[in-house]
Amino acid sequence: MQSAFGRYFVFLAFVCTGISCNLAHHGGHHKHGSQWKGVAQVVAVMQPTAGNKAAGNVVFTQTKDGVKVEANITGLNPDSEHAIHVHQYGDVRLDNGKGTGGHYNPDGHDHGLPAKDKRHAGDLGNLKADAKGAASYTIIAKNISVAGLLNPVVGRGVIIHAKVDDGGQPTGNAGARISQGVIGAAKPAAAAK
Ligand SMILES: [Cu+2]
Ligand SMILES: [Zn+2]
Repeated sequence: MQSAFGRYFVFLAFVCTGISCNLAHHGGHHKHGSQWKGVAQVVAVMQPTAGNKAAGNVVFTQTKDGVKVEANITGLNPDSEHAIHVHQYGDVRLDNGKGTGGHYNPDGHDHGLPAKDKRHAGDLGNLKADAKGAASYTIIAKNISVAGLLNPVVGRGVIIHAKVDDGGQPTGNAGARISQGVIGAAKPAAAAK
């Protein structure tokens, strides 16, 4: 009886040690995750895919109303609209843009234009190119964050397509990928000089 009781205590002590070890480990991960807290702006430098010319940058800035997305792109088809999306992966190793996977969609919604609240997190609508093939486009996206808990975009990819996003399923019928970039932490403006 005595020895069985003793063994029980040895067993308990062993389990408790295991739990406290797990808690300490978890705490370490939590601290690590908060390293993104200081990142309020991220940027994708856009490079043309093979055979195309579209290039520029897309800046994402965290605001209290959502993420302000500002795209400045040249080399587009003059007087035309081009879809712009955040895609799942920040992998630009393939020169056709396909390494970025499909639309970033952590919520499991259907594809949609920005007028629709329930859409892929990566659905940013369309750029409108001027007569010279240049576009400046700004949108506030409420369904993403720069590097927070709500569908963070840092580390993902940005794709600009050959055609307009018409809002159709599954991905807006936007055609080939003409420009791609990886979303990375932006150097703060105060330190940029
Ligand atoms: Cu796309
Ligand atoms: Zn989509």
